[in-house]
Amino acid sequence: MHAWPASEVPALPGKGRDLRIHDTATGGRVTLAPGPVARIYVCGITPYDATHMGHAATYNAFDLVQRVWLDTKRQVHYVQNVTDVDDPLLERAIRDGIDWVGLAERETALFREDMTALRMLPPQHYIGAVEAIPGIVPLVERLRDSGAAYELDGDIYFSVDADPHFGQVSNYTTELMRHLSAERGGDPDRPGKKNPLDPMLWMAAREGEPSWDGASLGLGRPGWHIECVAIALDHLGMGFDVQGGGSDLIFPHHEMGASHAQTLTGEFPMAKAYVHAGMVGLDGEKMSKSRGNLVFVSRLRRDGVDPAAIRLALLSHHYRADWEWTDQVLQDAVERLGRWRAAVSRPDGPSADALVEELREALSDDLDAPAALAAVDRWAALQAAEGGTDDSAPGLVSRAVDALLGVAL
Ligand code: 5CA
Ligand code: ZN
Repeated sequence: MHAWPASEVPALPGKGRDLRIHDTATGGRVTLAPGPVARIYVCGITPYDATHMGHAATYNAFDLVQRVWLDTKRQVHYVQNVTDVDDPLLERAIRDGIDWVGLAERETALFREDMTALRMLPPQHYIGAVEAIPGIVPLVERLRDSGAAYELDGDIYFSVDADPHFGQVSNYTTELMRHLSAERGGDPDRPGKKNPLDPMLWMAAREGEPSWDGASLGLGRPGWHIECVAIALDHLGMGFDVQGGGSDLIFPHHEMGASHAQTLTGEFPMAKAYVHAGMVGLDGEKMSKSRGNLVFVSRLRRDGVDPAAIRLALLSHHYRADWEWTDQVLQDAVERLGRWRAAVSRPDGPSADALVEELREALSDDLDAPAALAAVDRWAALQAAEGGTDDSAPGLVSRAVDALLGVAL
């Protein structure tokens, strides 16, 4: 699949700092010091509806990770999937009486437009679940042949007990895992499973649903977690730097994915850091396609909202916080954008060298975007109050805000 066009990332004077980031698995900060090429996998959308502010906030967090790395003069190898076949997508297509392929294509196209407008850096490999099937089938066969997976009425399940490290991404209790499994696509109550938490790797063809040739697995379609693992292992290999997504992916998705990968390769861990963004809510509930309480990026764009303001609204919250989208959040961002643009439109201003270092410090410190915004606010306030004589300062601020925050002034 093709991704979307990259906006240019200006180079800044000096060199950025290594990223210290919160890792869900260890519950603490890790300092990531990748080699010349940093490797990141971010879970992509299930394209049955448009990109909402929750999605955008999560992709914004991982865009910042890349910008911090690029500022350290590293290259970034970024992989993202599209879950272009799964239960919610098929259910929506049936509900709306449309073709599921067309639905996925339409919503993926809209996602690309939203990401482009928000200046999110594109992945080098943007891979759909359907196109990954030929790579998924042999992985499931290997798991089954090694005894780490088993068949139940034609479906193939992964045995979580095959991975001695199972549970070490989320560190959740069995009770909580069971509850979340039922809520997020699992089937803990299906009779005949070895462990109620065991997730499906391959679902045998169902009447009226699409299916593919799974060689010795028979006709069917892949489970959700193995999809991301197959794509990540194919393009990044084991031990990559960051596995990213929203906090609703901690369990079961990232827990199961890590177990699949670790069992397949015998290596541990799959990722050096499991990084999770908080949930964005609306009216007291998590914003979600299934609940329908959504504010869409495309809708705001159509209403004439500057994408840079949307981006500033996302940046005004720490990525790990759960927060509520309100009109006020957007209004504040529009006003901030106006102040910043006015400040950089003058021919000179107060020196911005210290500001660049403050931005670097804030973002390398677990992506503290609110602290980064506060630093730019201080510079803009000084510019408004006193001005300055440094004629390179406004340009440097523009480039730094673009390079590190993805906001075009
Ligand atoms: N296709 C799978 C991942 S392989 C999936 O979860 N798709 S999704 O469309 O449901 O979500 C895409 C990304 O947005 C995920 O990282 C998810 O955690 C994140 N996300 C979904 N809802 C919210 C929300 N309300 N706030 C923040 N992030 C969210
Ligand atoms: Zn995923």
